[in-house]
Amino acid sequence: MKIYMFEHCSLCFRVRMAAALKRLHLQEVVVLDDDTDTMVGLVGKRVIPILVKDDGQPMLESMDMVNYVDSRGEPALTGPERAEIAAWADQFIQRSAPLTMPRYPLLGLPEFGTVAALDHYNRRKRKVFGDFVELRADTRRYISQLMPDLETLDRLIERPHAVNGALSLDDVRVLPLLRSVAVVKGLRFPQKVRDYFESMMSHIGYRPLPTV
Ligand SMILES: N[C@@H](CCC(=O)N[C@@H](CS)C(=O)NCC(=O)O)C(=O)O
Repeated sequence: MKIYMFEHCSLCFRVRMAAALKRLHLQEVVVLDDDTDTMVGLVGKRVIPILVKDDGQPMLESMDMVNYVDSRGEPALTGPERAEIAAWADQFIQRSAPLTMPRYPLLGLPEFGTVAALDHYNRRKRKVFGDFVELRADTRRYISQLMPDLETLDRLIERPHAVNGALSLDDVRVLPLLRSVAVVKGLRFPQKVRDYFESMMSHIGYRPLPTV
């Protein structure tokens, strides 16, 4: 199995996490941000992640990829799901974007490995999220706005090894978002969120992204 991905992409990390939980080998191919041709060549449009199965067939939806990976051998994500967690994740990805999007291009990630790739990201994402320097200058405000969501998650987490007590798709919804927002230097997770983040990342064998 081969995943075409960006290092900063939380949807990609869902799939990488699912494979890591099962100790399954997943070949990771980081695409340059401006390499739309590779994506179009594989699936006819610009989208990441793309999972190419062993039979050469590509998949386009990250949760389908997670289910596919998890269905190989003994499933790992067998625990219950809670609607509150999916709702929390849907909100959190929106609210954390002003903090995460203007930071990714500063982290030295491989998808921004050429000037053209970096400029491609900056130009496109600034149109959607606004001026990156201004967003970063408002870091304190965005962190304050995000803390209630992190406190909510703190109350929802049941165990440091699984948000609902046993590993489930909800862990795949939550952990990649925490990995993303952990790039914000100065943002302190509440205790249970921190324990969960650290124990899950260590369990799957991934280092957090750099912080800035
Ligand atoms: N439904 C898809 C959504 C994929 C998606 O929205 N990917 C975005 C975020 S990584 C994307 O392709 N972005 C390409 C871009 O940055 O232009 C999934 O969950 O896999």
